[in-house]
Amino acid sequence: FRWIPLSKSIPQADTGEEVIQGLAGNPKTLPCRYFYDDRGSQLFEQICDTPEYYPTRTEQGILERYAPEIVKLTGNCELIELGSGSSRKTRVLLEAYGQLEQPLYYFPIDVSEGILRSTALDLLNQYPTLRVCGLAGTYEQALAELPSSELENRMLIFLGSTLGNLDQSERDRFLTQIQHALKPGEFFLLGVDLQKSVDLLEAAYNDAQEVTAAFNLNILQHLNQQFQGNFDLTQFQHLAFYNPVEDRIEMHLQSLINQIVKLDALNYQVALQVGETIRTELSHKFHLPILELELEHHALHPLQIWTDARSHFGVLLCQR
Ligand code: AVI
Repeated sequence: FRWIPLSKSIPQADTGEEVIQGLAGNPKTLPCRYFYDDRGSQLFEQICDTPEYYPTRTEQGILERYAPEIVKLTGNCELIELGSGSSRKTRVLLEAYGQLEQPLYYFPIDVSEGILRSTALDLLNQYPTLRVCGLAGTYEQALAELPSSELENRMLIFLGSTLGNLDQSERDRFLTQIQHALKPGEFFLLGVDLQKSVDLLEAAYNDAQEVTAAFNLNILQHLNQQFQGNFDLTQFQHLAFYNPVEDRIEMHLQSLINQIVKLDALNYQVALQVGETIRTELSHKFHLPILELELEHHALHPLQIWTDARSHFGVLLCQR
């Protein structure tokens, strides 16, 4: 018996309201989820392989080392991953849970249906006893529509420091949703990027091959496609820098000229001055003690925290 690789795609009525709100704001912003069309998801995978982008391989190293410990602490459980992408790091967990020789259920959730489908097929080929059921949608939609459990225990998995891409109020809302989605005793596995030298941080978002720049610019291409826009990608440049006051990397797209851009499907146009920026992403870098308090505040109790030797990245196993 195998589950159908991709059973459900939540219809996404996108009115573009948040795009208009963001572009009308001061400073101008765009929701970072618009990075992740199929092309954006591919570019993100490429970023993970650049020498400068340490988070992916550091987190992978932590998981490789401690996955057996995680399995010991949770016992068999359903694995529900938010923002699964190519599930590359999750394979380490699947291997470790596979050792239990019990049925293994995996629910990847991602906004990009293309990557979800190809990953699900790939995993089914690689792990014959795995039962995979993907869900294409946003975290909010997915958390509200979680599948009913086959097993007693579930673990929500949120890796890659995607938590850092939320601002404080979004993070608060998200952790509240996690709290409500889990029954007491269930688990939340969280990977977060930690504070470190500004040079290392800024290099990770300004890789020499300029993949991050292409990823950043692709958000405009995605808007052009989805909302009949006329952003000219050659008239913007990628900027990424550390904001020490807010403890975060910020990515922006800076206008190289005075210009007016239209989004016909939204019946909207926006004027940009030369040098003006659109902020496309926040990527917070965490202090573990402060994050622990924040998790506790949402009844997510950290049971165990693992880091790499340089404390560049942290993986926290929390129990509701
Ligand atoms: C997905 N997220 C955690 C990445 C980050 O580091 O904030 C996205 C990214 N942006 C630029 N490079 C990678």
